[in-house]
Amino acid sequence: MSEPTVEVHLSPEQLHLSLREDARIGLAATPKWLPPKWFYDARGSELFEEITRLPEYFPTRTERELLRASATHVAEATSAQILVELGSGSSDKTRLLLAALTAHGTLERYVPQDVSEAALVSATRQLADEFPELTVHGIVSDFTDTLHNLPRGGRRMIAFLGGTLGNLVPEEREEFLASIAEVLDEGEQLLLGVGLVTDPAVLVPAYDDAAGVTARFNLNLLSVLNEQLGADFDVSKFRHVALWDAAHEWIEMRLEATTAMTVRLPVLGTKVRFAEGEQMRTEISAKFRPEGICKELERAGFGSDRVWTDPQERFALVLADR
Ligand code: AVJ
Repeated sequence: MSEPTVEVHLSPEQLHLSLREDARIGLAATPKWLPPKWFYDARGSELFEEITRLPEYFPTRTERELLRASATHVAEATSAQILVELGSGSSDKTRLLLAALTAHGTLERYVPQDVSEAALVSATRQLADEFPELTVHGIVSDFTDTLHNLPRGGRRMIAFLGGTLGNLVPEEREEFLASIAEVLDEGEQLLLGVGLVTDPAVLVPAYDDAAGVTARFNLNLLSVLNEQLGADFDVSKFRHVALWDAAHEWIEMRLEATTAMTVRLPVLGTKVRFAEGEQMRTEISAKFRPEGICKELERAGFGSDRVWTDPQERFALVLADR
């Protein structure tokens, strides 16, 4: 087996600076907000893995079944030699793709990218072990800037699974899809996994589970600020909120201050005041309609696409040709 390599494009210093910048902007805004990428420190990544096993959290399970059903078709349609996965996390479902692409005989390299170095190191070790014929090379970076350093030297497919596209606000999403189309050569593909618009009675509990794991995941963001920026958030004074925004067709997660308070942020040299009941947005998770995502892909510069959905139409895999 060849040892997997992990390349770190985001140094701890850069991460720190960018968290500081995001906190400076988001905590001064009205309403307050923070980008969801800061959920994923080692503890947050573990909590997310726990979320994927919850009975209420159907996306991971549904996507896995879709991948199981379509991986061979994807392998045949792409004959990819390099699989680049953006926001790969534990790479758990990716095994299905890796297995199909190695059975098809074309895949040589797997390049997972994630912001969490801990998640990448453990995922690349396991996968290099399971797929000894593959070169596994992880990249710790922000997915929006990985695209500009995309590996070369073979037919590529970019996978962006799990519904993570939904974390981007529409303008960011448009720009992101367009830059993927731009960096891919004609004949290469993007494989997208997106959550579909479905019954809020099913969607909301997926983001507000009975065991409170998603609440811990959301609240962990405050611990990240405490640890990384020396802030003094009293985590016990916030509560998790998840709601369906029907106009935007997205799930929104927020943290609500249960009492008025002032939080110190020594690194920023400021204090941040919260009113009782004030809510801060920590994540949007947009859901899509099959026609809508296909239109967005076309506008971004992709050609034809194939869509797979589960029988309940809660999740979709889209294979778009550049
Ligand atoms: C990993 C971004 C796809 O939006 O469903 C899970 C993150 N947030 N529960 C999602 C998440 C709350 C997840 N993504």
